[in-house]
Amino acid sequence: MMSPRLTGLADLPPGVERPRYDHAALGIGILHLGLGAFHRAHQAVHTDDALAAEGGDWRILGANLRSRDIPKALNAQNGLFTVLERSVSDRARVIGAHGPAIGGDAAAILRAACDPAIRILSLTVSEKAYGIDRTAMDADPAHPAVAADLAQPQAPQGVLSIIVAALAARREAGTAPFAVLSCDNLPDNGALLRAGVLGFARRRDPGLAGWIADHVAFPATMVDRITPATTERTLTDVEALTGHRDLAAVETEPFSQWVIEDHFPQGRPTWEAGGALFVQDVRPHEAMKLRMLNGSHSLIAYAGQMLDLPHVRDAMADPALTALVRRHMQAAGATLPRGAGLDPEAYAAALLARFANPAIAHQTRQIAMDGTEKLPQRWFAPAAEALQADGDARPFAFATAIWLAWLTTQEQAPDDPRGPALLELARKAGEDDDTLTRSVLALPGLAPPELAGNAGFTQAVRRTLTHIRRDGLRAAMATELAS
Ligand code: CS2
Repeated sequence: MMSPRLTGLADLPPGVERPRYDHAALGIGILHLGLGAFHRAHQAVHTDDALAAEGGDWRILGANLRSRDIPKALNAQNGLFTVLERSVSDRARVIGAHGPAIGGDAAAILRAACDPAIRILSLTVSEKAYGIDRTAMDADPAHPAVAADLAQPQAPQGVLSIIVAALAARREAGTAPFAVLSCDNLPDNGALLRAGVLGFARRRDPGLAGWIADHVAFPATMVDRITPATTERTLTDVEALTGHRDLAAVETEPFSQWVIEDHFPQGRPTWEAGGALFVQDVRPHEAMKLRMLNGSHSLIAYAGQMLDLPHVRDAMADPALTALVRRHMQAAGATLPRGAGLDPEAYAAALLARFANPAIAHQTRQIAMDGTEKLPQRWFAPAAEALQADGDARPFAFATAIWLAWLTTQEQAPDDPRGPALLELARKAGEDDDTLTRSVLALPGLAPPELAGNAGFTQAVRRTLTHIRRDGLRAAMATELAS
């Protein structure tokens, strides 16, 4: 196929959904950091719905701190891109919510963040990019970007430093601050990012930190839409449906959910038009999502890697693994607060159907990345709470054993900021599963100390780990299901 590049809406076929508003006439109001597939399939679509419903100068200026490919593609396409919703049949929708984009130019991002038109700065930069010590609730001076930015404050490169520098400049100029909206899968993401920003600002100027504490909103959010990485297949399917080559296209599932704390002093798009839910307290919703969806995703990811199941949907075609996923969801659901209006059973049923979507090829390898960043909120926090409440922590011990068993099969450092440290621990432990279990769980900030120090939990992990290494994961799964 040699189709023209997507640059306008005029010659799109009738079946393709397009912005129901004059997108080019609306101004920019949001600076978004992290133009990955998830942002384009989620917040961009919700913003498109909001603009269609009520207009407003709320289009998004997108930016990547490092990678230039997507910004370049968006700029060549006048900000337009296609979202391919995959289910029984595929649906293509062109999104108009994005304006120009910046790639790999921190100075330009900082300039944009100082523009008074920017009233929200949102982020999907992934868990590891923040540089926040979650135990200390402070900026992490050992994080590479934070360390570099503390050494060279005049040329900020990392997330915390850019936010702090922009807020400092706005304060100086008498410009009202933007609201800072983290859309990453981190527990209590608003409070966490606030703590990181204040910690970084304090090192620079305590007066500035006090001003940020008093004047800047950090609403928390829960975000959800299963979005596999874009592949060449995504692009050719989009091309077949739209008649255009789109180098910023994404594919995703039909489901989308966004729960947001309504704290935007300078206003916000009417995101509720696209189904976003505004609540007083996001935490129960977020715990349900992180523990049930993401927690069982991580179980599927490591089990899938061990069992040669390349996609989540393959795991859902495996009855034994599906039974263990159900069990995991149930244990995770049991840790959730009561009386918060949650329905964990209905949520679990919906998740199983979403995971099984035959049209979505979500790679277990992709989800297995960055385990040390993801597992604290997905497995270890609920496991500690389950123990505390005399509940069922066994499914979490089982999942942990699979992760460790998978680690022992890795010849190179896994794709994880602590990959080299994990590999080193696995090498040192050799066949000694007890040492491996204890040393990994003792990594700072990974598991709550009361979990890492709980003999019942660590022994359960160790026993299953040995069983997997000796008899294989299939045998350990059978034992688990029989118990
Ligand atoms: C996944 C998430 O890659 C992962 O770790 O668990 O990206 C997951 O697909 C999304 O959070 C779904 O909303």
